[in-house]
Amino acid sequence: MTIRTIGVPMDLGADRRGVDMGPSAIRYAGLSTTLDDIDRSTIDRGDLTVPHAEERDPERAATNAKYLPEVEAICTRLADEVDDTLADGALPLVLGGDHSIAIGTLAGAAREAEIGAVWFDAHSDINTPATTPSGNVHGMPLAAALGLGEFADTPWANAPNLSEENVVLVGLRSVDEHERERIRDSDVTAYTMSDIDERGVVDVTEEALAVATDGVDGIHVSLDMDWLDPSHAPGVGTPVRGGVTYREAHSAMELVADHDDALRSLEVVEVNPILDSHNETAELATELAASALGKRVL
Ligand code: 6HN
Ligand code: MN
Ligand code: MN
Ligand code: MN
Repeated sequence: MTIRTIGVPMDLGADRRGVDMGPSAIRYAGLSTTLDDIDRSTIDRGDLTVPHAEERDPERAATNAKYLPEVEAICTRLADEVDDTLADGALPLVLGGDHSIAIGTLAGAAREAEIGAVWFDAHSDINTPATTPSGNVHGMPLAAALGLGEFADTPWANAPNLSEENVVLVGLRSVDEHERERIRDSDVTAYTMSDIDERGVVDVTEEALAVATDGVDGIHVSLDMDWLDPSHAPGVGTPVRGGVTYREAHSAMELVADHDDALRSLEVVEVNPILDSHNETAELATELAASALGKRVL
């Protein structure tokens, strides 16, 4: 299956500037040559156009869902791109950008099929405008896709064929109080870093993939680079200590590749080259995407 790369240089969903350079940094790290090692054809569709934060009305940055109208415009275009890519029989590889773009990827991937989602992240990204501590939409994409809280009134943000039973969070270590309640009250499955410590990343990821793929047509895999420990992935806007190691991350992505019959879309987000050291987080993002898409040593 052809892999089609779609860059989304989005930073309006996060507080730290620089994450809009993520798609360039990932390409500069050698994405296309790395993907050449996989036995699949790849094409790069380039970047969607995203307005710069400096050009926007600062009042928009003072709400409890900052730049939500801009996020809507970009995610609606991204959803169309993802849907078109799938309709062409290709696999969308979406490069962020901050995690708010997952709203668009999920909406597109779920337009013509029932999907599950595996969310590799330090955070649970299930805030709503009423519960957010920051106003940053990158802390809300799962709530938006599931239509939780106020997002019940924003159909553009809802993934039509995604249900809580097939949503799995992996590697949590920073969850806000209201997010904790929401996860407990929902049918979303969540694994913390303690689960990974106790059971190992392979066991947890296998179970996560089993839950996500159960009874659906395919899955979306969302990889937030802050899932990794900041010692391996320093170039992220919201680092949290105690994340997975380089090898654990590769193991998990290799298990994703083992489920390539189910994989419908892949997204790598939150690479921030301004905060990075020598582009190492972008290089790691590139390697992990390749592992998830089937790259092997032998
Ligand atoms: N991410 N829970 C915090 C918030 O502001 O809602 C942090 C969110 C981080 C989001 O890393 O994609
Ligand atoms: Mn920019
Ligand atoms: Mn995230
Ligand atoms: Mn995160």
